[in-house]
Amino acid sequence: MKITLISPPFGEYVKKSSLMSLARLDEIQKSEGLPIAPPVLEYLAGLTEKVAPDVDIQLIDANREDLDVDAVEADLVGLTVLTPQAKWSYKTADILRRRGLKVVLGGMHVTVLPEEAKAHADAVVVGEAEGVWGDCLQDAKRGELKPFYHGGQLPLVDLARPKKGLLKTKYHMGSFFTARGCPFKCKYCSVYKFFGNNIRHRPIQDVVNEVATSPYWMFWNVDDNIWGAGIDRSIKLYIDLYQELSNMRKWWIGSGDLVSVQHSRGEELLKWARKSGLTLVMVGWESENVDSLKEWNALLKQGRARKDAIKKIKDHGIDVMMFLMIGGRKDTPDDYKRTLDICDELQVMAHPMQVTPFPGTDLYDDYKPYLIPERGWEYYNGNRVVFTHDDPRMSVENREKALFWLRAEAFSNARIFKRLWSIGLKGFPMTHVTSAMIQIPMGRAFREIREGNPYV
Ligand code: B12
Repeated sequence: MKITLISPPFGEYVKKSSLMSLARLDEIQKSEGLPIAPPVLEYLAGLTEKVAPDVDIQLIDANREDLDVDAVEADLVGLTVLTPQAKWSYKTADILRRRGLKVVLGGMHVTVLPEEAKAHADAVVVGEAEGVWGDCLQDAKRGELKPFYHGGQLPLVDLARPKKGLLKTKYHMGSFFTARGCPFKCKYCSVYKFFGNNIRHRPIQDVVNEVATSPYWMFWNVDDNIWGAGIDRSIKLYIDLYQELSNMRKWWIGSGDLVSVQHSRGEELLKWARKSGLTLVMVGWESENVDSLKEWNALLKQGRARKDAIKKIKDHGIDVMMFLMIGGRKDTPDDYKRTLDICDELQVMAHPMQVTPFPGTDLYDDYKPYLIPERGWEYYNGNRVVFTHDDPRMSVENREKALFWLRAEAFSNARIFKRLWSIGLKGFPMTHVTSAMIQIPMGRAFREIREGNPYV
């Protein structure tokens, strides 16, 4: 049996967009490409090999390769679906099925809305794949696919290794994950709903072996929170990574909370994180507006001294990118400038996204009355506005324009240069190298988007 697994493009796909710049955003993403090999594709390929070794696997990253839907030949085609990719995935699945191919859909979006997805697929994998992918492949082979396969939340032991060498384009970065689940309950986040509030850890030795034997030298740890899953375990993981990798020159980046850094073992955590190769942490600062942080139930993961936490991280030679959400119903026009000010004060990169109530989250229920009905899932990509705001100064157009302004300002050449200069010697040279690799293309893209934007 032959299967093809597809990761859909992250492009805009809003055909009638009045914002020319958004079409450009799509082009920029395609031409420069994401540096990371799609984690889910390589992982599902590894899982397939483990549960059905006789199956032929083809992987397509439609973010990098032009997909000719009419040329796909397989007994089963699988697509992985995040919310902004739902429209493209459903359209592609419809074409494939009209050609007589069998299609299975999986991922966050279809797990929340399995009935919606089933209208475009022969089967839907709801939740995690490990417990059901073998059955699904067996059923497909016999021509007896079931409509739904419900994957449970199994312990993360004896997992498949991501399978390398099947993707057609080159990537700078590989990925690994060490745990699933998150202890926090931020209202906008899909993760604790999907993976649960209880954290499941992979055995440390499995993670270390996987990273050590991977051909990549730069990794994205795709855990939702690299150290929020328990400080003692995180320190142990970093020590083991350090001992195994110190001669290998392997480096990694990931997302982490700020409260863990304020723990009594915080300094130790950072010391070993850096020694193990961590060069950049993406922290969920989320907002400068306390009303919004309260509305989103996002205060707990910040801790009492979040500015100090950022300074501590930087002092250890680890660079910081603040992830922010802006344009929420409690946000004000002043919040855009305040966001820029805090980045300048702390000398960190900022990655602001439009507040987006993803289906299945508590925020989706709260914002339901305000959603803009004509804005479908393709708008749920963190760039576009999908709900109304009571303040006329926070119109849809103004919030989209303000986000582009903020991103371009935050990545001006002067700011990038100053930030690179502010990284301590402890981080030399890899933190500087990683930071420049990230900041320079981001800055170029954001400034170019602003120039092409008729509203700015
Ligand atoms: C890495 C990552 C990215 C990378 C992706 C890199 C790549 N090339 O693929 C990048 C940076 C590009 C990215 C971008 C975005 N991301 Co992102 N990302 C993640 C992250 C951290 C890890 C995902 C991952 O790869 N996990 C590892 C793989 C192995 O696991 P998995 O995907 O969960 O898959 C399992 C199951 O879902 C299932 N499965 C999944 N697909 C399929 C398909 C089939 C056929 C089958 C059988 C099974 C199956 O099987 C797997 C094993 O059990 C998650 C957070 C998280 N902890 O999950 C957020 C997350 C997926 N991202 C999210 C979002 C919102 C985005 C953005 C919209 C940006 C934003 N924050 O606003 C953009 C999308 C841009 C766009 N326009 O489409 C949300 C998704 C919400 C939703 N409802 O869709 C998440 C959950 C973050 C969150 N906290 O809410 N992201």
